[in-house]
Amino acid sequence: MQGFSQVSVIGLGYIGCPTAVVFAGRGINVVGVDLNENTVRSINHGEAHIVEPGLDEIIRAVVASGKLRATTRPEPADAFIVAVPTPFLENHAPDLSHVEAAARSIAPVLAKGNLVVLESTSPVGTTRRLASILAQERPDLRFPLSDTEEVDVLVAYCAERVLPGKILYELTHNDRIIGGLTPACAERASELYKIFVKGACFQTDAATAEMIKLAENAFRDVNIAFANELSTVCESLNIDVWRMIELANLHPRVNILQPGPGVGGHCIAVDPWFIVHSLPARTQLIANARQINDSRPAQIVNQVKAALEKLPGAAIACLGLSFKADIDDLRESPAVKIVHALQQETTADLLIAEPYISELPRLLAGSERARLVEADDAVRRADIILVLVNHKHFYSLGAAELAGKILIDTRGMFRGIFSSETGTGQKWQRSGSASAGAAR
Ligand code: SAJ
Repeated sequence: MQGFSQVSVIGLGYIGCPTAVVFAGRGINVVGVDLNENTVRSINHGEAHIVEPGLDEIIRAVVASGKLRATTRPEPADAFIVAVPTPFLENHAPDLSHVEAAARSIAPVLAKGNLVVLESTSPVGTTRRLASILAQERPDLRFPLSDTEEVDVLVAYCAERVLPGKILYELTHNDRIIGGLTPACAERASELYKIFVKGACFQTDAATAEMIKLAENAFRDVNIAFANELSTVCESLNIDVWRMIELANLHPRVNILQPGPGVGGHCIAVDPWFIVHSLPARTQLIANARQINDSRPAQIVNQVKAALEKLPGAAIACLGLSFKADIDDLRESPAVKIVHALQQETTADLLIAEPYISELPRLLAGSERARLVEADDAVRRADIILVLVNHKHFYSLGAAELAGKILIDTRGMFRGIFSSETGTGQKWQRSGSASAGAAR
């Protein structure tokens, strides 16, 4: 079987861009395709349009060596990797319009012997749907839509599994699950990924591979919902949920995740709905978990309102806006939702600290009551400290800065500071909440 001399990546976002870059880093000629001209321009200048550790340096190198080039229109290649967004619609139905548009855009340049791989997280059956669209658009080519046919273009599914913040490491080191529409499709796609993947490449059918990706993220969502539910229970029972989880996890077969202000990002808060939407009557657990996690921001807002009743007119320091620690990504961030609700539903001054951004997102900008400030400044000037993201930057804050303030710590970041158990600080008096404590 021939090698791959040119690979095309369709969609240069958080996954497509690093994937294009690592292929190019292995000496493959890569053409990245994106509808967004700014993205294309920025990549062709050797600059990353997303913040991800290490990405800038590699883009600069592979663009300078001529191995990576970006364009807005697909060109012929040996393999096409489709990494476009798959959001959901208002009723939680998957929106596959970007996958369908990508299929139509590559169809004219497809040739006999090509491989097409779908990487976007997708409902079961989407790889087959993509192949059907290609078949409609190119009746002159044979696609793997039945077991027996000889085929001209091979089609497979292979989801990314990388964690934002560690994308380059995980892209090469994580195992990959490769699902072919036929075994030959899976085999050919494995050959492609083995160019840069140091982990193992496991082959299966496309539907199983699609389901695996959804199951992985639903697993995490359900487990985070469990932690969040425990947090609500502990709050009512006046138990420190963080300490409880820490001690429970000493059991050799228990590994409870961390409660928080909700689940953000564009994956875990979205993908479980693809399973629920396909079989609503059989997915109560997954649907409930989604609802539990989605209800967290409103619970936190209520905790803040209760604190404001004790301290009318207090300013609130909101620490963090991103959807998780040490990244700049604000998409679907529960922190943004909480700060926005506080802006709408209270009259408090909001001193927002987010070290990864230089201006407030549009949703929060334009109000005199919401300002982006340094974390230590926010904490000094506020009486209520709302910890929304456990960024490393905030660890320099300690008992001295927080003393005398009402602390609502949704990440358990400062637990222990005022706890008598540490023996180091002043006793933390709970104010009827496991995650909200008053250090006064
Ligand atoms: N979170 C908690 N408690 C926890 C862990 C996470 O509240 O104990 C929250 C985070 O704060 C964040 C959200 O969940 O708001 C999601 O963060 P995450 O770190 O769990 O996951 P993502 O969205 O950054 O990446 C996930 C990963 N999937 C799994 O771990 C199963 C990643 O491997 C996937 O590649 C990625 O989704 C994706 O693209 O699908």
